[in-house]
Order: sequence, then C-alpha cells, then structure tokens
Amino acid sequence: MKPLKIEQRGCLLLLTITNPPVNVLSIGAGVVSALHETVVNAVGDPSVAVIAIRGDGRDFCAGADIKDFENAPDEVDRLRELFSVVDACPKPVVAMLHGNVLGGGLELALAAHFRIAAPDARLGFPEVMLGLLPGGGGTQRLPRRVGVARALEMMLGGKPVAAGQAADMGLVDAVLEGEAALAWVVARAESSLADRATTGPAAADSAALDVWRAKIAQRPSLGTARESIVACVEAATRLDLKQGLALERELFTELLLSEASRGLRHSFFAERKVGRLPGSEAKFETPTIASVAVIGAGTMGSGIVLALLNAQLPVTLIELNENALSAGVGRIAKAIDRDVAKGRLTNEKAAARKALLTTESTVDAAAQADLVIEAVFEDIEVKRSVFAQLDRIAKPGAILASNTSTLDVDRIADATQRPHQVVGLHFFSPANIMRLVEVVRGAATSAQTLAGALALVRKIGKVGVIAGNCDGFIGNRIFEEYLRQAYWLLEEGALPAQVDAALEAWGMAMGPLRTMDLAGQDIGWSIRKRRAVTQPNRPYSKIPDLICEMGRFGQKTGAGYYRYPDGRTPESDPEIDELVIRHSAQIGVERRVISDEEIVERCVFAMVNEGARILSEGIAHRSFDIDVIYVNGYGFPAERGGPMFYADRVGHAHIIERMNDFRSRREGWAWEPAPLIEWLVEHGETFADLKG
Ligand code: 3H9
Repeated sequence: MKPLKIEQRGCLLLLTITNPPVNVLSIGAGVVSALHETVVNAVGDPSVAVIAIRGDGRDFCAGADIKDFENAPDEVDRLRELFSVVDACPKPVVAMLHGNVLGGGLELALAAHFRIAAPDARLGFPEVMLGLLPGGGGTQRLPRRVGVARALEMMLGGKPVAAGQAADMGLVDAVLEGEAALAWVVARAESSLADRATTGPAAADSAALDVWRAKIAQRPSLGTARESIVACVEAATRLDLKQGLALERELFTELLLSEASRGLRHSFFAERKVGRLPGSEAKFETPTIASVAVIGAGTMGSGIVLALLNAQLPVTLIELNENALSAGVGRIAKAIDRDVAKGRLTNEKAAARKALLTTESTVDAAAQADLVIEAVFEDIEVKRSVFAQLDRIAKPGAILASNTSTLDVDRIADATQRPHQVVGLHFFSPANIMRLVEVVRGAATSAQTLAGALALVRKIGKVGVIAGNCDGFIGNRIFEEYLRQAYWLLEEGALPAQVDAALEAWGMAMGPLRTMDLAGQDIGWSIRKRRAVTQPNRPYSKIPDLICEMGRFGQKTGAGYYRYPDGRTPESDPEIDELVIRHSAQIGVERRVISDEEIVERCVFAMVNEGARILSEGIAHRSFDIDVIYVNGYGFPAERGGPMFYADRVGHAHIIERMNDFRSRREGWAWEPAPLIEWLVEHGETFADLKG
C-alpha cells in the first residue's frame, strides 16, 4: 500500500496519509518523502490552488516513527525539511485533523498555514514521556501560536487537548468535519499568506517559565527533557524562528542519544509487545469475556472488582461470609464515591458502575461467568477446594483464574478436570490502581486460556505479562534477591536511610526498606521462615526478623525500619540504627563505609542475575517481559528501561567483573553468575538479542 493517497478535486489537492495503524510520519515506510515530493510538485502545478493533508483511519497522525530514532537517527532532519517545505509553501496548506494528532503530527499541522479539527481530534505533545522534546518545530511554533503558558502546559504535561479547547486557544481555526470541512478548505484557496505571524518571537511570559522551573525543581527526574523544553520555549520568546529551530534541533539530538530517552523508548515498545503470545500469533479466536465473577471480598478481591467495574464489566462478587461481603461492598462504593468527589466521575457514571455489581453468597453464582477470579485466603487447600467447586459448576469454556501471589498454579489446576482452563492472575495491590498483572501460565494452561486472560487484562487498562509457574513468579522471585542484598548491606555498614536514599537517587520510586515498611513486613517474615526450611543453604540476614520480632511490621504498625509519627512519613529511628550496628558486632562483622555506588550495584545486579536465571528457565519468555514487570510493578525507573535493558546498556562484561568482585567477599555464594550472562559475554550478545 502506498503511504500517501493523492487526489485532486478541482483546485484542491487532497493528501491522505495511509500508514496504519496510527499514520506515523515514517521515514523508513516512505511517508515523509512522499509528502515532501508531493508538496514540492504541487507548487509548480498551476491546477492546484490549495493543499490539504489528512490521515486515513482513526487518527490524523501519532507523530514521528519512534523506530526511525533507532534505525535512522541521522535522518530525522528529513522530517524537519518536510515541515519547512510545508511552512514555506507559497500555496495555502491546510491540516485537516481528527483522532490523535500527536508529536510530529501536530508539528506538521503547525507548519501548515491553517488547521481545522473534527470534534474527535485530540492534539498533544507527548514527547516528554519519551524523554524527548517536540523536535520538529513544536517548541517554537506552539508558543508563537498559543502563548508561552499554554505551550508549556501542553509540552510538559504531555496530555492532549480536545478539538474545542484547541479552537478556544487558537491552535485550530475551526472545528469542522465532513463536507463542511472540505468546503472550508477550498475557501482558503484565495488566502493571502503574507500576514503569517509565525516568524517573530513569541510574547514573553517569564512568570509562566518560572512556575514550571519551580515545578521541575520540586520533582527531579533522571532525564533533562523538561529542562530542555523550558529552554526552547524561553528561546522562542527571544530568537527568530530560524535560530529557535536550530537550538531545538541541538537539544533534541542530545535527548535522543540520552540514556533516559533510550530507556523510555524501550519501555514504550516493550509495554506494547508484552501482551502478545510469544512464538506464534494466536491461531484461534480469543475468547470473549463479557461477564466476570470474583470470589472473595477481601482487600484484593474488592480491588479487582473495582478495576473490572471501572472498565464497565458486569461483575458478580461472591463471598460466603456476610460481614466480609458488606465490608468489601463498602470499600468498593467508597472508592467510586471518592472518584465522584474528586471530579473524576459524574454521579450518573458512578451509579452505572455500581449497578454493574451483583453480590452472591455461594460459588454456584459463578456458573454463568466467562471468567472467574478466585481471590480467597492465600492457602493452597482453601484455593483447591474453591477450584474443585468451580470445576463442577462453571460453564464449559470458562476461564478459571487464581489471584495467588505465591502458590503453585499447577496444584490449584490439579483440583479440576480442566487444568487447561486454569491460569494465575497475580494482581498487585491496590489492584484498582497498580497497572501490572502477572498472567501465570501453568503446565497445562492452554494458549487460548492465556489469550483470554491477557485480553481481559488489556480490557481493564492494565499491562499483563506472561510468567511461568514458580515460587514468586517473575517479580517476587527477583525481588527476594534485591532484598537479600539490601539486608546484608545493613549488616556490613549501611543504615536503612542510606540504602533507601542511594537507590532512590538512582531512580527507584522507593527504596527497598521503605517498600517493605509500606507492604507490611509480616509477609516477608513468613516467606523467610518458609525459605529457612526449603532453602537452608540460601540464608538471609537476621536484621529483618529482629525488627519483626519487635512487632514493627512497617507503616501499619506505626514503625518498621523507620518510625512514622504522622502515620505516613518515614523518619530514621535511632533505635533501629543501634539495633543494626549492634547486630553487626554480635555476628562479628566489622562495619565499613559503604559507597552509594556499591549499594546500587549490589541491589541492581542481584536483580539482573536472577532475571537471567528466570529467562533461561523460560519463566520469562523475553527480557522485556521482566523489564515491564519491574517498571510497572516495582517502581524501577522507566528512564532506565528495566533491569534487563539496563544490564544490556551497562554491558555484561562489566556486570560479570563486578559480580566476581562481590563473589570474593562475604556471602559470596549469592554472586555465582547466571550461566546466561557468561554466555552473553562470550558471544558478545545482549538480552535483547535473544529470541523469545
Ligand atoms: C515525535 O513525534 C518526535 C518529533 O517531535 C520529532 C521530529 C523531528 N512510532 O499504542 P498502540 C505503534 S515522537 C512508532 O497499541 P492505541 C505501536 O507501537 C512521537 N510506532 O495503540 C503499536 O505498534 P504494534 C510522539 C508507534 O490505540 C501501534 O502503533 N508521539 C508510534 O492504544 C498501535 O499503538 C507519541 O509519543 C510512534 N510514534 O494508542 C505517540 N505510536 O501494533 C505515541 C504508536 O506493532 N503513541 N505506534 O504494537 C501513542 O501514544 C499511542 O500509540 C496512540 C494510540 C495514542 C497513538
């Protein structure tokens, strides 16, 4: 298919970008050259008086093709050349916008002389979320058209504006569609282009710039895209267009090559690829899921119900205990009401959501559901008995999912006569907020069941990652190794605040010890007790147990590694610092000064090493599956792409060298390098090179 459809209707040359699914301005697919050439030819064609550019399908254009940034970074200038040709075209060029008009798509529209938008158009600059700035003139043309304050809001907030709002701010000339839009375009044929006001500087607004500088300083990030956007917009108020564009190009190129943008771009594509079944495209129909039953109205169960209701799915909540049921329903109603109070939901929609919920007190009520999610107490026998009941009553094709976070999905499936229809759906808490769901594939889980479960996860706006069935699945298994190092660092010389601060400065949303305080230390305690029996040769530091023995389970008990005078904000606690120091003395470890660099390396490389094992065991199919889990479920910085992407960037030879150093020290047993990493070094390959 040609990437540009060209039609002449009288004096109108109508160009339609045809590059599905979202009409990106791809250099590789020839969209940019086709547009460029056609506009140049139209200038010399006396039969053309006006040119219109629009997009085929759902969207006008989602921007530059991000893949070009990897494949042809030196050619990005061809986009800029296209925009200059459009801007300088002596015949009127009108951008006819609809659907998504994003990034380079909006820059193309801004380079045109007129813009009209269909009511469904959404115009925005999301580049900041990729660690970039609008690099095709957006930072210069937008403030000249809508003013500095609005331009900053659009480029730094990254959220698109609707057509009506765009018209109000002068970003589009009219909101029109269909024949009326075409008539408006044809009427522009006689327009004089002499009064275009895009070349002088934008009106100064230092107050708006200062507001954003302060906001940026308050929330530091690993990349510098926000600072660069502010610098470009400030330049737009002083420089002429040509000089402003030169600065924008320079800063864009810097960002394009930055680690932060590479990591964010990796995350963008990884999130989109992760939900696909590895190996083969599904050769069967994905089961339709129109109704769901959830068994168990505890915190997890009610969070899952909320997530389903938010996606407008009818849900039957089943809970045998009357008090637990009314408490669960209360939690659900309260969360919906809170959305109304915060203006996120109208009363009408809230009522509609509540009306989708039915409550029942017997498992038999799940008989008609397309998918059942069991969220009862985390005990294998309890779960097995629920599944045995489900097996008797569920309709033939129903998917039977367990929300276990640790238990063996195969043993749960074994309780049924249809283990191929059983799957794990490990939601993260709070289930209505956290985006990640590990979709656990048991030995018998069929590809069809997996596809249905993934489709449900997508439908409720979450990211589903397929994980094999093992203790801890992907996320928690890696997290254990991360924590093991954090605890030993305490024994060897660091204090809780240093461990957390080092990892937070590196980009983790929350340090490991604060995370445990938030999650509740009792869970980790019971896992360590279990491990002491099943894995006696893989010891832990005793420090977390000592803290648990004091009844300090974290925020919920008002104290853990830290104390929480206001219930939420951690404060270093001299009592814990003393306990840590005393413990080192008791076990005969001479405390030493530990650098932040060592803290980060030990905690992060421990994740990478376990990630490599998980990959070679086939528990994760592809390295980006692990990355998506860590970025979406564990606060790993998206700017670093995830632990496996980060390892590829740092280099496996370096990682092996550091691991060998750690291996020669205390508790060196934990640093035996995963054979896969050694193999990568030997063959000069990366995790990304491995085929899933
Ligand atoms: C830019 O424009 C820089 C300029 O300023 C500089 C010029 C010099 N590139 O999300 P979906 C693919 S930077 C390449 O599942 P949805 C996506 O990977 C760009 N591919 O659909 C997926 O592929 P596949 C600024 C892209 O309906 C398919 O399209 N623009 C791009 O849920 C469908 O995507 C952005 O940051 C792209 N730009 O959401 C917008 N966009 O089918 C990024 C999408 O093989 N895009 N793909 O998995 C989006 O936000 C969403 O994709 C969108 C549609 C809202 C458009």
